[in-house]
Amino acid sequence: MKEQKPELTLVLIKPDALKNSLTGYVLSQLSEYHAGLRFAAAKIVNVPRMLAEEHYAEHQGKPFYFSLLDFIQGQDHHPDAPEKRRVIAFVFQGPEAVQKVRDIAGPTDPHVARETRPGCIRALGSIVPVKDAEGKVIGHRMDNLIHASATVPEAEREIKLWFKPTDIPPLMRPYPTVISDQHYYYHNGRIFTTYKPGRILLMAPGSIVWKSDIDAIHAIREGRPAACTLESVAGKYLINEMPESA
Ligand code: 3AN
Repeated sequence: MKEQKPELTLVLIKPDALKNSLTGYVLSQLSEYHAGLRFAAAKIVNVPRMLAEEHYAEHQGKPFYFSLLDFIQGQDHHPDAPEKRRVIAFVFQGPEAVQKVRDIAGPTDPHVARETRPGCIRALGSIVPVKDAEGKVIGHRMDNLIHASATVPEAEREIKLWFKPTDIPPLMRPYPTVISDQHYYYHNGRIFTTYKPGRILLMAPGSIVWKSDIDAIHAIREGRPAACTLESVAGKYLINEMPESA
């Protein structure tokens, strides 16, 4: 019988789960034995604004967009303790990983999750009113504990957004990689090949990088349309590089 090609999916344990000490519970639901999936990567992330914006790019323009950015950055759960603002990011690999994790996570809305899928992870989530500066309720935020990629192409976009190839063991790496041809630095929405203070090193000659990232950098430098934004290339290299507010 032909072996099924393993899929990969991104999981984020979000600030509400961390604050409520549900990390162990979530991971037990997603354990290799229970879920039939393998851990392929893990990291603890203080989420830069740019990474939050790229991650939730599809929600840009929706009324809850900015509260979603504040939420994933941990600002809502730790307004006065920036050092506690974290998410834990994982890549899981295995047959039908995307759908399996979505099933274990449950519906987006925690109320719907409790109603229709009691026992799923998001059944333990909550809905929180979002207030303006005067305390008037202007909307609601869904604190649903984990993010799980929605489709296989979304999983590829998101994994490449949060993880470098070398975060994933070589034999589990799913997407084409190449060796960087030179130094590339990022600063204020631009790419540079020489260092100056304030510029963040993305890649050095010899670095193993996602092929799609280097293709995008080359296209951007040559003024051609790129398949993804410079911010989505740079996002993962800014992780834990500087305080999120910087
Ligand atoms: P899922 O996380 O199930 O893939 P998406 O991608 O539609 O759901 O939404 C991403 C995140 O945006 C959700 N986890 C939730 O926190 C938030 N969200 C989605 N829809 C709403 C809504 N109508 N009101 C408030 N927050 C929402």
